[in-house]
Amino acid sequence: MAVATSERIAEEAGRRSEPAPVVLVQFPRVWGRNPSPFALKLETWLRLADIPFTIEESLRPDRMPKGKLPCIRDGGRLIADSSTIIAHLKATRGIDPDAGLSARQRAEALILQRLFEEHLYFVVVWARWIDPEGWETIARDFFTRVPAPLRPAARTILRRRFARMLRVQGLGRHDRDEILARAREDLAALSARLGDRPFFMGEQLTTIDAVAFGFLANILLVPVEGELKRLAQGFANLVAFCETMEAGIYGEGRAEP
Ligand SMILES: N[C@@H](CCC(=O)N[C@@H](CS)C(=O)NCC(=O)O)C(=O)O
Repeated sequence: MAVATSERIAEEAGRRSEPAPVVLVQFPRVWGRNPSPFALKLETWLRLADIPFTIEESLRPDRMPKGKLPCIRDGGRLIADSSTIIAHLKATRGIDPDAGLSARQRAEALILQRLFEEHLYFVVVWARWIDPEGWETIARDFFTRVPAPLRPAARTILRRRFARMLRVQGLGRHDRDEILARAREDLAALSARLGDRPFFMGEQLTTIDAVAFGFLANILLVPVEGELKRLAQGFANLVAFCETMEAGIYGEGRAEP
C-alpha cells in the first residue's frame, strides 16, 4: 500500500537522521586554544564524546542566559553552563563517557571538579589579571579586538572588575604568597590523585579529564608566564597529562570543527 510504504520510509529516515550539529558559543581563541577553562573543558568534552559541533565566536557573555560563556545552541535552544550542557548532551545524545564509573568514582570526580572550578579557577584569574607577570601577557593579547584608542580604558575596567570579583569570592583578600601556597596545595593534590595513571579515573578517558584539561592546559600550555605556571611545571605527571590530552584530542589528524 502506497501510504503505508511512504510512512515506513519517513519513519526509517527519521530513525536514521542525525541531530543538527551543536553550536558551541565561546570566546574567540587566543594562543591557538580557548582561554576560558570552562570553554576548553566543553570543547574537549565534545571531542571526546565525538559529538559534531560548529563554533560561534562571541565577546558578549552579557547576552547569554546566565551572563557567561560558554553556551550551546541546540535545536533552537540556547543552553548555558558547561556542566548543564554536558548533562543535556548526555541525556539527548545517549552518549556518556562516565557510564563505566562506580558511585565512588563519580563522587571523586565531582570533588575534583569542584577543586578545579571553584578554587583553581580563581587562582588562574588572579595569575592572569592581578599578578603583574601574567597581566603583561593578558594586557597585550586579550584586547587585540578592541579599537586601539579604547584599549587602555578597557584594560583598566576589566582588571578592576576581576579584582572586585576575587575580593567578593575571597581569594583576593590573601596576599601573593598565600595565594601561591594554596595553588601549590591544589596542584600537589591533583598530582597525587593522578599518580602514574594516564587519566584521572585510571585507564579510561572520562568527563573529569576534559575538566582537568580545560584548567591545566590554560596554565601549562599557554604563554602566560608566572609563578603559577612554574609551580605546575614542577609536577611532571600533570605536564604529561596535558601533553597526552593535547596530542590525543587536538593533535594532528583531528579535524577542526
Ligand atoms: N559555571 C560556568 C562558568 C563559566 C564562566 O565563568 N565563564 C567566564 C569565562 S571563564 C565568563 O563568561 N565570564 C564573563 C563575565 O563574567 O562577564 C560554566 O561552567 O560554564
